[in-house]
Amino acid sequence: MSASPSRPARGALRLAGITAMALTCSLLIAPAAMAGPTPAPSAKASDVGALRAVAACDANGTTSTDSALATQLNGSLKAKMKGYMSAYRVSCARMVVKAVRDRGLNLRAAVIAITTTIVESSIDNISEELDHDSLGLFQQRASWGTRAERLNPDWATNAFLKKMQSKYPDEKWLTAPIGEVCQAVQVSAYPDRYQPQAGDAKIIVDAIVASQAPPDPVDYGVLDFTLSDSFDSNTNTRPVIRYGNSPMIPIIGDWDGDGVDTPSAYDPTTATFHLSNNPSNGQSQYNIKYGNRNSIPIVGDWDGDGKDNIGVRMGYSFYLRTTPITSTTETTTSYGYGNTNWIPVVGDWDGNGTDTPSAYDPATGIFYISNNPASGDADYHFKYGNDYSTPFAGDWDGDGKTNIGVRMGYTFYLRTSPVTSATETTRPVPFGNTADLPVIGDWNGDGTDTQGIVR
Ligand SMILES: [Ca+2]
Ligand SMILES: [Ca+2]
Ligand SMILES: [Ca+2]
Ligand SMILES: [Ca+2]
Repeated sequence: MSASPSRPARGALRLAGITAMALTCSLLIAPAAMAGPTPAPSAKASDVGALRAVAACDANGTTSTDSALATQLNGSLKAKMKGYMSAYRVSCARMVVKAVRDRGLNLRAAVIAITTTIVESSIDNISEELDHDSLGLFQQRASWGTRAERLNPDWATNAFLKKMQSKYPDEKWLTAPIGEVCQAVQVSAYPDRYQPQAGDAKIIVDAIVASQAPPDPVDYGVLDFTLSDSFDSNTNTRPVIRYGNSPMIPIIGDWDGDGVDTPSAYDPTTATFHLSNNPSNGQSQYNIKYGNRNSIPIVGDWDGDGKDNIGVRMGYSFYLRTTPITSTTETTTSYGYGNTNWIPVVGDWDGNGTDTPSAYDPATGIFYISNNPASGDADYHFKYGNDYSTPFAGDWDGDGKTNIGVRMGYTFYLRTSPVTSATETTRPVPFGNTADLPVIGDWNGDGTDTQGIVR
């Protein structure tokens, strides 16, 4: 089966069917009422077109970006909120996303929370009691908090998330069906209403995140590589290796071909690889400038000599440095593969001794695996993990063929079935904390890759 990961032509952005946008935000009536059906006199909180009193979500009001996103979303949403987004409702969703990020949670939590607000309030911060004594975006009852608290989107979102985390300990909300998580928190009389809105909630979250500057990178200080040779232990089996420092990106490779992978680092500010066969002494042996500032580093054995080489991804292209890392001569092979935002994964998928770059599409969660990526075609493609996963690759069973996996929260999910198989078998390996960076390598040279984290 062959999929083409070549860049698809982007469809023309479909503009919203709404012509009259109420950009002035009088907060005492529903700002989205202009396009909806005639408001019912006895509105329920869940009625998307109903008039009701609402409170501001962002104390600073709505922005021009909120307005533009509302237009964009009215063209792209598919369910309840299609045609009903307004700058005000985007501002409310924006505050929910902010609360999730400030809490340090995976964006799946934002999708869960927005799904809930779509169903409960049509993303209106409802300030009148329409259903019992419920108030706000999440229609929280009086038992949840004061009126002021429930009408504060930051407080209300955190109250929602706190209950979600208590109902789904050990980050189980990352893998449970979204509608099920919403219902567990809300205990609604209509448990089936949530899941059909989850797709639109993701579209809303993605649009808001894409409109914002990326969050400041985490400052890890000196990079502490905490590595394990075992899938079973949730503690490192070897001494922590301190090598490089933020904002360097940890990379892993077998530079000398002895079968043992060693931590190294790439400095995106100078586009320089700092490689070492003995990183525990903190000294780099090879410093190679390659690529441009903010390139994404990749590592693989491009020529099958048993020693890893380096490369970078820039835009939708891979650039492979085909000369050995011991050489200052620079030769490059390059080709396009997939889209700009795809995340590279590298492996010897067919076990012929040569690594090939492939990629993971974070928008869909699909891996596009290729033994011949220069052709632009994928040999295998399949979805693995949930949205907002971090992809990685490794040989989990030591058969010489690379498998894939994803990290969600603090758990490594190893796809133990071969990439040639559509059957999905998984081994979950909890290791480290959510904020840690995952790394994969054969630390002891036994032919099997295992997990590690950098903090
Ligand atoms: Ca080595
Ligand atoms: Ca090589
Ligand atoms: Ca190969
Ligand atoms: Ca190993």
